[in-house]
Amino acid sequence: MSDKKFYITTPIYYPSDKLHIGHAYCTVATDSIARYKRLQGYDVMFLTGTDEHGQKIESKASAAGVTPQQFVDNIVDGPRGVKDLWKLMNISNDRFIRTTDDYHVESIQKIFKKMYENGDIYKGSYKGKYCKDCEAFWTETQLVDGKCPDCGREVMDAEEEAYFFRLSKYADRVQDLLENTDFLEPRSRVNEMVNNFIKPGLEDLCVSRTSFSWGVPVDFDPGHVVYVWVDALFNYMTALGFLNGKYDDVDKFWPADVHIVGKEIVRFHSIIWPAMLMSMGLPLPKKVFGHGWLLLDGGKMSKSKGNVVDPYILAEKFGVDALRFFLMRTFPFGSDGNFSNELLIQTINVDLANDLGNLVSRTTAMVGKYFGGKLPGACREWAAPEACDTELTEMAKGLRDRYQAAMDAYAPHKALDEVFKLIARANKYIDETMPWALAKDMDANGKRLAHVMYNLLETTRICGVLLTPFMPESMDKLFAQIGACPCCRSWDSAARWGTLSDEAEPTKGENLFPRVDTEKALAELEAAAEAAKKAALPPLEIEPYTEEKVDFDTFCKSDFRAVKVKACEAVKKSDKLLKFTLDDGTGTDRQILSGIHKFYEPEQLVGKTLVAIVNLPPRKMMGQESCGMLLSAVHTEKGEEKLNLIMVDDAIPAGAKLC
Ligand code: ME8
Repeated sequence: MSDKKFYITTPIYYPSDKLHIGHAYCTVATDSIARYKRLQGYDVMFLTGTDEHGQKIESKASAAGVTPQQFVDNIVDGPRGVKDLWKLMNISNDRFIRTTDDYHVESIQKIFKKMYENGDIYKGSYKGKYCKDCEAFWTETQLVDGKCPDCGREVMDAEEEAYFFRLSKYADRVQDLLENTDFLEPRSRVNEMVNNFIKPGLEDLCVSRTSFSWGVPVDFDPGHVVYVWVDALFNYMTALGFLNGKYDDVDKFWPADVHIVGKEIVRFHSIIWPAMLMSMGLPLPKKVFGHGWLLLDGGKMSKSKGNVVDPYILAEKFGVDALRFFLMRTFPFGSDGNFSNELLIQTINVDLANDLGNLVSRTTAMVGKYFGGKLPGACREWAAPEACDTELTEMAKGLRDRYQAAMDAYAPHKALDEVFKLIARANKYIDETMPWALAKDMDANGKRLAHVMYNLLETTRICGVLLTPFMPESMDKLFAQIGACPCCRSWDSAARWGTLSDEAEPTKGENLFPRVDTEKALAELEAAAEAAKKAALPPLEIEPYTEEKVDFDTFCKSDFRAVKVKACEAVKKSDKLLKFTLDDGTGTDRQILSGIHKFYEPEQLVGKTLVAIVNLPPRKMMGQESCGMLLSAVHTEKGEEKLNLIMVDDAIPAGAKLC
């Protein structure tokens, strides 16, 4: 194994809800970088996991009527949970940490004690604002319009005995780290951290809570649990075996080469995390990279807004590799990007089906047609290369360097752009060389044609090597189709023009990336999203009970009677109203209008005995008078409104009083 090592992490996810495409974005990016490093021969440790403690999880579990542990187990290990999703997305993590794992809890207790013993954690009283959703404490000055600056939700007053971490002590060192090193990227985030958080004055951080119990207990002070971010951030070290006996990889992999994190948690990773490591006397990670958000209609996806996109639906519909590719190709990694199904389908059709897919299928088909599926040998040594040959081969020879520069700068979108420029060049080369014309006279042009085919296959191979970290399974298929042996798939070979054998035997196989019928797919996605939304709705909802009391005398004034439906018809020009002619026992017909056509057809109701309140003042609807109201039971099932008229025993005579 190589002595080049690379330790890369994703954030550990909150299993408070199922994960969405934004989470998949972050993990796919990290996975692609990890695979890129492995391709280069690095010994990679790629860590992901789940951050399972805190008040939010405790509340959600209690609302669901299960223990917090059962709650998180279901989202992490259960069907279509976090682990299933990463398996589906072909995520190649080497380790998966759960902050409820015993070894992690053991380490966190030791870490907390160490910082207490070295004087950086002290006991005080916490008074301030707390955002339950972000598990974050804020000072008044940090709030935006009185609300949480991260998520915009309401914050609550909090006061309790608590431990504090001397964050203020490390302000200068952290500022120096941010301003004078490449610790935090993109650089634009440095100003944000320094100006918004450090310059206004870093306050000590509250690092324990007593108002709930779902957390790592402070072992020397029962009743306190460790603040969830202290617990969470140290996962990057406990997962290597720091202060526990589970693993023994700290010396090998710490400090981490990069933590990939979303922009809203850059503050925790670039200020609090280094300060705590400084306190512990530990080396700092080499880099924190803060990526942007995937937005939907310009806003952040969130479960509470009900606008999350389910990666399962997309991966199952378009294929895992197409989805992985789309995420990395479309959105500049450090910035926000607007997700849409249209964009996804367009990217699949243009880049994958048209450009890459066609290049492979046309080339392999032509080798089949013109050479019986095997290159004739010596096709590299064409004596008279034309301008287009040189242009293509030079571009291909330089691709790996350009790709590497982009990948090393955490710009996978730029790396992919370089690859697709070459793919476009190769497609143009087919039009320029016109193999079908050459094939008309194989005696005269056979060698030239073989050379052209070789150039196309070799270009495709190089692209395939560099696309492997993004689309591992599809590239295996691509290599099989162009007849590339395993030595043609290495990082070194991507910079070595002429690696493919000139007796390669390509075979036209299945279509790597079938074209998507946009309209059909959009309609199906919409239906699937609707169905998923419905499935997620509570099975049954009833109206909340009215708090306000009605006094008995007022109640007794309501006159409820049994009424028999003599006739019922829809009111003209109204979608909703039914007109009832009722026998109310008085000998005179009573007319009531009721907006229930959505639930009943008129003929279903004739002859039924219903209940009406009859002493309401008459009122006019659509020009017709309604004298009373029919009683019905209402509830909601899977988001759908349901209504049942109250029907009573037909033996009850018309006009009988109900009390
Ligand atoms: O923050 N677009 O967990 P988390 C892009 N437990 N990225 C998104 C996104 C979106 N729409 N929505 C979420 C936590 N993410 C902590 C981490 S690490 C020690 C503790 C990203 O599940 C988000 O930016 O709320 C973050 O990086 C990651 O998903 C996990 O978010």
